Amino acid sequence: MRDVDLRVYFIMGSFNAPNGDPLHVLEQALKGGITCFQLREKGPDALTGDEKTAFAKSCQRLCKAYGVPFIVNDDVELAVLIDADGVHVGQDDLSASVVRRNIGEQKLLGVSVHSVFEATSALAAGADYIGMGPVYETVSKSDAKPVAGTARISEVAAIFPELPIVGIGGITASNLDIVMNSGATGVSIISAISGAENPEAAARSLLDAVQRVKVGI
Ligand code: TZP
Ligand code: MG
Repeated sequence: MRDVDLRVYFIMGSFNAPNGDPLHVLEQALKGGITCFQLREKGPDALTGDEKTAFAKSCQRLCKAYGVPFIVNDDVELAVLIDADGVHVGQDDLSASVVRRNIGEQKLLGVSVHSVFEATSALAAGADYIGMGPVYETVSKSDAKPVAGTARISEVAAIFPELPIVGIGGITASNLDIVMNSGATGVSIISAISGAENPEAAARSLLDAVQRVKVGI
């Protein structure tokens, strides 16, 4: 399993920046201390083709400057083309084992799962981490599954203690302790950073909150 710091895993598409320029939001988030970034460019407002590639490269350049892994959601071709650090797929995308074959052994592979069964398959396919949710109500994914709470995270964490888990969906600095204490390694966040007045401060307070749980204060 490839090692990756998932404590504050920021996810964003070009359309997820209601208060301004998405690249500015990303740079602010990087300054605030996000530890991983995923470009999730999908849905009706998503960039496509050359525009998507150019935006991805700009995000990648920023992530490199801050030494933060740059992961592409779904688009294996783009990830390989621009040599991203990894790919994240869900259950309705290309199967995780096919993705692993296409990206090779060096890149990170993340898989969204909702059960012990799916976690087992993800692990067998060569996943480096799994995403689980939605933990809470989310406004950022129109086709999100019903709110799952943290029970499944605890279950998977108990069975696969070495498999990093990120919780996702409605997570904020005020409710992430429950997610972390259920066995998550980190938290995936869209709106609590991208929709914040001050994304840098938001990222910093998320990292502080994660750290407080990790050291038990
Ligand atoms: N998958 C499950 S919930 C979600 C995704 C991509 C959206 C999370 O966004 P937010 O704004 O942090 O709830
Ligand atoms: Mg997907």
